[in-house]
Amino acid sequence: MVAMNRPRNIVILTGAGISAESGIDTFRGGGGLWEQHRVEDVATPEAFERDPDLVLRFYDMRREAIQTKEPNAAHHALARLDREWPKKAGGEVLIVTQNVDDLHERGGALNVLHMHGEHLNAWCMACDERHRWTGTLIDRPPCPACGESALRPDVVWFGEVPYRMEDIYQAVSGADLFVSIGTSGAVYPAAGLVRSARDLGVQTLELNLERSQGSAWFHETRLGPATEIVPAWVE
Ligand code: BJW
Repeated sequence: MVAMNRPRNIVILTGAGISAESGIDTFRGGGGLWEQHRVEDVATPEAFERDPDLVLRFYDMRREAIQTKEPNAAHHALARLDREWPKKAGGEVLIVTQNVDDLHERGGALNVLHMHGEHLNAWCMACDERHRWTGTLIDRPPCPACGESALRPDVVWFGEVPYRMEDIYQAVSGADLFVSIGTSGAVYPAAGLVRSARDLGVQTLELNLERSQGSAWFHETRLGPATEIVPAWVE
């Protein structure tokens, strides 16, 4: 029932809200991660330089936690759309996620772009290699490629440039529909994508528990928990 002027190509931006019902904390709002930890202490390059132990412990804890969580009905619905849309509509789906968890992939989605990186990757600051990483980083393990103890979480902190922005802007410019799911619209450049889409004449739809900061930019907003409104939109 994807509707909205029979789109062919769809770009879907997801945020922490889509994983909330899988038991992964969101960032903002009551009980969110930024209520328990100051952004400046754990999510900037300066924080990592100042107190690497604190930052590594914060990410080790979250990396361990996500491995105990499961994809929910919203992840599964998007995965179905991603797999079936090319046959159904002759178009493409790209899921651009701000999330660093792997629940889209474990739900079966194929076309996923992690603009803020991935918890399950470690990035070597010495040789620039990335490695799949399910264990801890606090004990400073050596990089499997160069042997230096210079691994950091492969996530995008404030002040760093999100990944693959050119690919994202290109996908938005080729889209007929831009859908934003479970994000507060507080963090740029992700929050600005709806305006880019609007400027290009792309239809825009917001699916969220409550209106996001950029809600006024969307052609349409549907409110509710992701596990209900995402499958309802996809079916
Ligand atoms: C549900 C639900 C349910 C709950 N069902 N929904 C322009 C203006 C002002 C400032 C800037 C600007 N441009 C850049 C900046 C600076 C900065 C920034 O945006 N600051 C703002 C705080 C103002 N941005 C940056 O520094 C970025 N880099 C950058 O801009 O480089 C220059 C550049 C510019 C242009 C092009 C290219 C480059 C980097 C940002 C990196 C963000 N990193 C983090 C941490 C990642 C690692 C980690 O996980 O620790 O990414 S911060 C955090 O916020 C995380 C998230 O991906 C991101 C977004 O959060 P999200 O997903 O929206 O979560 P919440 O919690 O905010 O919202 C959850 C939503 O779900 C809510 O709406 C709920 O209602 C809803 N919900 N339950 C449905 N069941």
